[in-house]
This record gives sequence, C-alpha cells and structure tokens, in this order.
Amino acid sequence: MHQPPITHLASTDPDVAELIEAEATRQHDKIRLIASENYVSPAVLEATGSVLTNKYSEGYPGKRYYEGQQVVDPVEELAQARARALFGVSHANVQPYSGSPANLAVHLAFMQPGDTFLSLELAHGGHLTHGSPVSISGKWLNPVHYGVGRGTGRVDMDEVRDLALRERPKVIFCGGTAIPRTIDFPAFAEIAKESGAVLVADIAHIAGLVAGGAHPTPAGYADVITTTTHKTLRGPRGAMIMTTEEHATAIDKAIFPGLQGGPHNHTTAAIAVALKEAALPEFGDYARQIVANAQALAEALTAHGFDLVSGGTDNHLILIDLTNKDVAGKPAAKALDLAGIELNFNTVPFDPRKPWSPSGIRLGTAAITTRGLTEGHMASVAEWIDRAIASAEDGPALDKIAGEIQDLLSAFPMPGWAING
Ligand code: DSN
Repeated sequence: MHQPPITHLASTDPDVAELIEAEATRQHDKIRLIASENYVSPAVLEATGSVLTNKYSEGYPGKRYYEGQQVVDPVEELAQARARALFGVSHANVQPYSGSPANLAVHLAFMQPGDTFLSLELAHGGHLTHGSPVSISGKWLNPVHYGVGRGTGRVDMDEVRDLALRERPKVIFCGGTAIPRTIDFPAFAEIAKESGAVLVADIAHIAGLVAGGAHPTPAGYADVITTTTHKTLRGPRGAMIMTTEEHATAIDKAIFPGLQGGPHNHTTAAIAVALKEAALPEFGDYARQIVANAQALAEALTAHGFDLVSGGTDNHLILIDLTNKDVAGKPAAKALDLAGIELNFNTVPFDPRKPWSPSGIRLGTAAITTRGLTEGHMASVAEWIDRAIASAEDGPALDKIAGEIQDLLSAFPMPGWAING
C-alpha cells in the first residue's frame, strides 16, 4: 500500500488511486536500475503532496508579483540556504522545473541564437539539451561536441582543449547522462579559463554522489552548476542552478522571467527536505554504497562476458555494449523488464545502430542502494541480467527470474510502500 496512504484519492477517484497503488507495487517488486531514478523518502513525498501546490509566487523571496508569500518565501529561502551549504556555493536558484529547463536557462543567460558552445556528444554520454540537433539547444545555437576515445571510452581532454581553443565557445558543458567515469572538473576549468568560456557542470546524475562525498565537487571550478534533484540526490522531480556571485543575476533572470512563470512551491519544499536529508552523515554512507554496488555489479557483469564502456565505473552508472551478446539494447531491455529488472536501452559511443534501437543498455545503482542492497547482492543481479538476456524469448524463464527477484526484494522495505499500509 502506498505510503503515505491515499485514502481520499481512493474514495474520490478510485481509477487514479488504483493506478498509483499499482505503480507503488511495481516499484516494490522490481530491481530498478534506471540510472536517473530512485526512491524518495516519505517526508519528500509528503512535502510534494502538500497545500504548497495551491500557491502562485512568480518572482523571488522578497520580490514577488503575487501577495500572500508569508510562508512560501521562507520555504524557498530554506531550500536555497540548504543548497548553498550542501554544495558549498554562493548562490542557488531552486526554481527550475526540471533539468531541461535548467540547462535552457543557462543557454538563455549566456548566449544569443547562433552562438557556439562545447559539450559532450549525446551518443557519447551527453544530454539532449547539450546541443542535440533535435533539441532547441541544437536548433537555435551552434553546438560543437567532444567525445570519448574509441579505445578508452573516456573523455579525451586534449580534444576538449583543441576544440575550445579553435571554436572559442561562449559556454563549455561538462557532465551528461551516460558517463561511467569521474568528471575532471579542474581540467575543464583550466580549459574554460584558457578559452574564455563559462564552464557549466551538469551534475544531474552525480549530484547525490557529490553531496555525499563520493565524487569530486565542481564547486570552485565550474562557474555554473546545474542539477536535477531526483536522481542520486534523491529528492522530488525538480532542478537547481548553482552559481558564483558573478553569474547569479543572469541565471535568476533567465529562469524568471526569462523562461518560467510561477515556481512549483510544493517541489521547492520537497527539495528543501531532500537537501536536509542529504546533509546527514548517513547520506555519505549511501553515496559510497552506490559506488561500491556499481563497482561490484560491473565486476560481476564483466565475469559474465558483458562489454562495459570504459571497462567499468567510478560512479553509479554502467553502460553496456551488447554487440558481443548478439542482441540489441531494446529487446534486451524489454526482456529484462519482463524478468523484473528495469533499465533503459541506450546508445553507446560510436554506435552503428540508431537511437530508437541502439546497441547498449544503461544501468544505475542508486535506487537499489536506497532499497538496501549491498555488494553481496550484485553477483545475483548480474546473474539474473545474464540469464534474462540469454532467454529473452522464453517467457517462463523470465517469469522464474521475476519470482526470484520478488523473493529477494520482499526483505528490503521500500520507502513509499508498505505491505499492510
Ligand atoms: N537525464 C536523462 C536520464 O539520464 O535519464 C533524462 O533526461
């Protein structure tokens, strides 16, 4: 049963209530390896579902375009202060609706249509908003991309430097959505300084690791840091932009009135709650356990003959090229879902296949770490992945794996769900 219970919803709209209960049960019963997902705490769920959703508050604390901000102002100030303290930054804007608007605000703050910026190629681990040709960031601006080395699977910093000095971009983005290795923020900062660019670190995937001390911080190196709040950071669906004093006004203006109207105050409160949780010592344990789990899983998958991009991982994320297994990413992901293992198909660097049916799958260990799994469970997870991919057409074999997974997970409580409510 969903926690907190959704009793009012069950009586007024049983159709929606049933769907929510079904999703809670689905999340309980599966090994969730989507690298951008997690389980938030009941406290974050409560803040997200609060009356703060009723309030409009365009503007910023102390300067709003609507009255009645006696409560919303301190809520937003609390979230800002907690973000500043946790990440060691001068300024935090907690209003972006999600990661894509946050990155769009960066484009708006620092560039004019047609301007050049540098970022990691999407197929090499970047993000749509880092200049993909199908995104507004690629249609209205002039993105130039660096990539990873064919043999190493790692970002080639010499290539980044050469491109930066040749193209003189207004902005350099580091970070992305499928990077299994540590991002070298000091090296990016040096290149940005040398080429006169604003350095933006998109830490959406690793924000929880940074907060928990399990990945080096971009603070002190990047001029601007964008992040979602719901991945490893384990907050509600939302985002933040953190900056030095120098860029604070440009970013604030880009978010409001440049891009957005009223902030989602229920989300802001839930971000504040998540940031308080992330400042606790046990959050550091969680962050380190995410990495330990990912490394144990990487080792176990390698032992099963899986080909890991870059040969392993330094963080929460594993990218597998399935070419040597004679299966594409999409059918593999679908078979795994039937077997109770949820992940996404993903392009791999230099992928000869198309994004809608690429060669790889992407895995992350944040959600299973929140659930309480540790290194000792990763051999079983890898074995289930191997068996499910090898028996992709065999329904009963996939059902058997799903049953084994449910047996394991029944011993690991899920925040947001309880067997008897
Ligand atoms: N951030 C992406 C992901 O990693 O799943 C979605 O935009």
